[in-house]
Amino acid sequence: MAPLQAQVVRQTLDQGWQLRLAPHAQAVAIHPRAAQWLTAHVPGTVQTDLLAAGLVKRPYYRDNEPTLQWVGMSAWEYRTTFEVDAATLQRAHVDLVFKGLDTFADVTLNGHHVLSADNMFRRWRVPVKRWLRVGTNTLAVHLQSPITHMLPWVMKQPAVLPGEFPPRFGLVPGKIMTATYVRKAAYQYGWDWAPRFVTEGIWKPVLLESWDTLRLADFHIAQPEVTAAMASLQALLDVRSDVRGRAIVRIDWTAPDGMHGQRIRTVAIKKGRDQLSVPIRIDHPQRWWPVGYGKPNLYRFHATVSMGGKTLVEASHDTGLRSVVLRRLKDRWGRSFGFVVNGVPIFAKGANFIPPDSFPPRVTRARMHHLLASARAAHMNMLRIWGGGYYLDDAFYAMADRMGIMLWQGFMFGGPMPPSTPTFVDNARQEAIQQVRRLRDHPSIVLWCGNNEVEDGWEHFGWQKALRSKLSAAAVEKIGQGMHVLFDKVLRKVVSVNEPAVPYIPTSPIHGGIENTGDYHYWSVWSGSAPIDTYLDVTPRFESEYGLQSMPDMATIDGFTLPADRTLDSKVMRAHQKFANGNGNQRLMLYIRRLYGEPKNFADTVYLSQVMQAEGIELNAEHLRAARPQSMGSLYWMLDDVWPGITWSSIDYDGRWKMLQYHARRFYAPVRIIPIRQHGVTRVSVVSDRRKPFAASVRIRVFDMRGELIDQQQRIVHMAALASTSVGQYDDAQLLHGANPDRSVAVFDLMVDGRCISRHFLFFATAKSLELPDPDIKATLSADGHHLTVSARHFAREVWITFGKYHAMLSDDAFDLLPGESRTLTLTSTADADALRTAMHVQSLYGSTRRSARMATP
Ligand code: BMA
Repeated sequence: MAPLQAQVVRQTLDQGWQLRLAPHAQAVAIHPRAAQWLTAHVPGTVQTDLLAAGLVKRPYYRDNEPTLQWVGMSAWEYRTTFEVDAATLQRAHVDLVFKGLDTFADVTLNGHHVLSADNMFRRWRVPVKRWLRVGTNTLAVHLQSPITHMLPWVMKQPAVLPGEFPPRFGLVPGKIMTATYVRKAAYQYGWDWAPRFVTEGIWKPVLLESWDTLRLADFHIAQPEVTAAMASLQALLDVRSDVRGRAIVRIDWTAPDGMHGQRIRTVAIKKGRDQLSVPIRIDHPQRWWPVGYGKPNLYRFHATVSMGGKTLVEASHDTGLRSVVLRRLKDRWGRSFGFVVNGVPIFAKGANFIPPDSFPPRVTRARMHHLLASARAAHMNMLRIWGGGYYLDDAFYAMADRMGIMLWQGFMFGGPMPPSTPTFVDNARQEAIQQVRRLRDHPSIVLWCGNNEVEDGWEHFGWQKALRSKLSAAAVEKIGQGMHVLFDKVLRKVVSVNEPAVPYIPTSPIHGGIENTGDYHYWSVWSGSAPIDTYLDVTPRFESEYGLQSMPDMATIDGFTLPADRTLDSKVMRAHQKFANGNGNQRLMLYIRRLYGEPKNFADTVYLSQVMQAEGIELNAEHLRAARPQSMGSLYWMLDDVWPGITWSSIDYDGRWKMLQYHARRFYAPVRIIPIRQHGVTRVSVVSDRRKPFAASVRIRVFDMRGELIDQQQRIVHMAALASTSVGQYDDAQLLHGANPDRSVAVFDLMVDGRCISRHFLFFATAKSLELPDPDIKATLSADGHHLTVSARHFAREVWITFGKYHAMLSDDAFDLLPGESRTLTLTSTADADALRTAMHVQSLYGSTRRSARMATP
């Protein structure tokens, strides 16, 4: 037996990279400077390096987007050199590892072709020892444009499968869409919230790994059974071995409370590929709990494999122990769709998560953290990782684990029907295996989902139906069968083999247009222009998408516009609206006008768009929560933004919370009082995510907006655990006692021990017909800038306090104030108090529209 050597040595190849336009590229004539070698960042994208070199305009600024399109239409070359020492070459194996190549890449090492890559989502490992030399080595990566590379082939297809959104820039002959045929992030080709930036680059780290004897390819803690009494686990180690023999596998773990455990096992290792397994039993495990249900406990597991008294490999990682069931039972409403974690049925509260940038490598940990921490701050326990983006970095999932945020993880199929060629399906299978194995130790992932809206789209959406009508029956059959194979067979099997403890569904929404049997995407509001209160007409079992757009924060708009651009129908504002080719701004106005009236100016349009979105989404989120257990989830569309655009997000691209994010923090609170008024009747419920019942009292007061108390009533209620409890039903007359509905506001308080733990305001007329008085708001910032006291003489609706360009987080914002009420908020910002005081801007609904501006104060 060869002398045993220890451990894999990793050399990161992130230095000295350069890139240039491929010499044969057409664009050389127009962009000669890009044909010279430039500094490249790895991980990175061509676009961001060109930006750093000053060779392209700022992609998100004004309407610069079309001017960068040539980049993704061109071929690019990367090169670097690196040193290899004699010791490395003496090792039995030296592998070149690309954690991600975007997308069609040919790799040469010292002039030898070593790899052709064709999938952005796969990792590549190539044994390269025979091509390496001691001293300087040259590594080159040639990237082809994913568009022009695919075009000739796609154009030859008898029935071309379209992409989701036709390219808006006239660079592609016949507007042919190639995205569907490529395993690459679909949103980069343009989406209804995303610009078109088709990236190329070495978007993940590159490593040289050298090893002898044994390599640990994967270390996984499978959790076939986790209960309160016992966790029955299986440590699984995938090894590649040059030798046969007996090895000692040792698994150590540290529990969240610091207690240690250990299991040692002697195993026989085969030559080649082998899987070692060590059963582990932990009594009374400290389980991982989602936000609101307990601590997101994590265990640290450490594995070592030794032979002949020498440790050959070791690895460690954190994981949480939990059981997940997607409960889908026939019941009186149809068939349920609800998550049960550690035996506790959980109402999923959250939002959809889209890629936080067009250029994935520039999404820093700080940005991921901000988004996840904002979700947790808003009591979200689930985010749905939508299928048209990319699988996120390990760091993202590790943060979600630590925060207790459950993730619904989509495979990256975003809308259009995928091709069914064996090469494509096999490529997708390899990708899925790698991704599931990479991510399966993250307790945050509670569902794998085959695709987003692919099957629903094929059955029900406009362009798909139009396509079907043009195709032969055989072609239609082939597409349907292809989807069935990929989503019902291939991907399902990948999950059941590699992570059987987590449920899989082939598609979302799971039963297309049927709201009573699965998860549901509801778009009659917004896409279908239906009035916002139409939300109340459907009660799906789990609403995994619904949304309303709004504008980003004014300071964020200032960042991508010139003053002259700041009107809704300017070229630039239309370019930053991707819904309906820029016409989405009319849809936005339709919704603002319907409920709030005509904004006075652009700043009021921004404000009212956010009010409309926040109040609209709140209505549906609360409707769904109140309908528990008929409904078991509310995931609005969407949490974040890919760029500074006019979209459905609740946090804009600059990280600023829109009003919706503040509302979400209230409407997703663990306990929430919910009055919903429809046709003159208000139904009041209290929803509780607490695991124990409790008693409280509900106080209902009705005020004239100028301050007079019209009615007050109070009653004791017993709140059931994990439930929505109905408190009562009131028609308008019972609350108003003849008072003018346009001048009245009701306030519902849930009181425990004399303290209000949840408050909800309610109106008896749409916002635009309310006769809001001038609230006379006073806001005073403390000398140190940490506290803000806000008061209103008369009722104030949607008080919105902003600090211009400064990033400042208030303990509450976008709230209503009762007549005479004063609140002191805490303020967190890195800006100094004087700057904040000068920049502070306070507004409310009063005076934001032409009508209310005209209305005289008393
Ligand atoms: C949904 C999503 C996305 C889209 C969004 C807004 O159906 O799945 O494809 O961006 O609607 O239109």
